This record gives sequence, structure tokens and C-alpha cells, in this order.
Amino acid sequence: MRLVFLGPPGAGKGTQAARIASAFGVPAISTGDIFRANVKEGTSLGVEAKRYMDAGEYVPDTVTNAMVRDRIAQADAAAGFLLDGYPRTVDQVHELDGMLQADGTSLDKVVELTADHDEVVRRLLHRAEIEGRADDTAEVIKHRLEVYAAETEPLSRIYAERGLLVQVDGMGEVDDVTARLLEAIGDRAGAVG
Ligand code: B4P
Repeated sequence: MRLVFLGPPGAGKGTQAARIASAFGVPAISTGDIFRANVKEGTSLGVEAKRYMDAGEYVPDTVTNAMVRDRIAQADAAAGFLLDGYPRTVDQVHELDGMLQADGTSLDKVVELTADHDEVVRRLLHRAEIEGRADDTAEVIKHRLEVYAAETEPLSRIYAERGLLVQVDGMGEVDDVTARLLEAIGDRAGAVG
């Protein structure tokens, strides 16, 4: 199973990716988590990524694409993976196409997790209280949502045209969202395109 999770910041991608990946026995690969681990370890990748993340900007495609290429080449991803937060730009879509083509594989589904604007802001501000992430301030959240609308929303259409997109409502309890996702991924209920 090769899956991609799309969705605005706060839609619950990271939360659900861990659950769904474990249900399918594949690794959840979160570009945001990999960047944050590098920031924590103070690597040169982390130093570069932090500048962008703290401002609510996307890390440059060249950096992100190379990192994903390395990660999906690892042995645990050979039989499948769930990409959480990648691709996020049209360039990243094309890069991922190339990586999969080189491996003779393809995506099975692209899941777009949807949630109301007010709800995602509420969740991220709540997370700020708990985790204190530098990119969860009101001002940076606003900018991240603008970047998402400009750079990532167009990806839904690309994947819908390929017949891969499934939209799932991310509102409500975490367990209810997981159940909706399992149903949508399992039988393609709600397929768009
Ligand atoms: P991410 O780490 O992907 O951050 P995110 O978009 O905020 O999503 P996340 O997965 O963390 O949050 P979730 O919605 O699960 O990216 C961070 C930054 O990294 C980006 O801004 C960018 O700079 C960089 N980056 C990452 N990928 C990149 C790429 N491909 N290209 C370039 N740059 C890239 O959850 C949010 C909160 O909601 C949590 O606190 C959670 O507990 C809560 N929540 C989840 N589900 C809920 C529910 N049903 N009800 C209530 N709360 C819920």
C-alpha cells in the first residue's frame, strides 16, 4: 500500500497517519517530523529547515525532495509507505512521480483530510499550549494556511484527475476520523474524480 495524506495544517494528518500506517503495516513518513528531528539534533538540514518552518514557509523543494528520495529507498519502505505531508507542491508531485516510476511502483490512493478553518486554527493554538511549537503562533498559523491554499490545494485536483483522490472529513473525534479513513481507504468509498 502506497498512500499520500494531504490536508491543511491541523486537519489531523500526523495524528491519523500513525494509526493508518500501523493498520496497513507500513511506515508513516512525515516530512515535518523528519525536519523537526533534524532541528532537534542541530544537523545542517535542521538549521536550514528551521528558518522556513518557523516562518510558516515551505522548506525548498530541492531539500525536501532529496530527503524523501533517501527515506523511501530504505528497506522498511520497500513494500509500501504512507507519506504524511509530502508532496505539498506541484514540483514535489512530479518528483514523487519520478521516484515511483524509477522503482516500478505507483500510488494506491491519495487521501485528503478536510477540516473547517476555525477548527484547524483552534487545534493548532491548543497544540501550541501543549508543545510550544514555534510555528503554532496565531500569526504563523495564518500564514501556513495561506501557503497551503496557494501551494498545496491545487494538488487535490491533480490527483482527482488521476482517479486517486479520496476526501475524508477530519472533523469530530479522533477515533471516528480513523474509522472513516479505514473505510475510505479500504473500499474507495467517497472516491473523487
Ligand atoms: P507538518 O509537520 O506536516 O505540520 P502540520 O501541517 O501542522 O500537520 P501535523 O501533521 O503536525 O498536525 P495535525 O494536523 O496532525 O509540517 C510542518 C512544517 O514542515 C511545514 O509548515 C513546512 O515548513 C515543513 N514541511 C513539511 N513537509 C513539507 C514539504 N513536503 N515541503 C516543504 N515543507 C514541508 O494535528 C494538529 C493538531 O490537531 C494536533 O495537536 C492534534 O493532536 C490535533 N488533532 C488532530 N486530530 C484531531 C481531532 N480529530 N480533534 C481534535 N484535535 C485533533
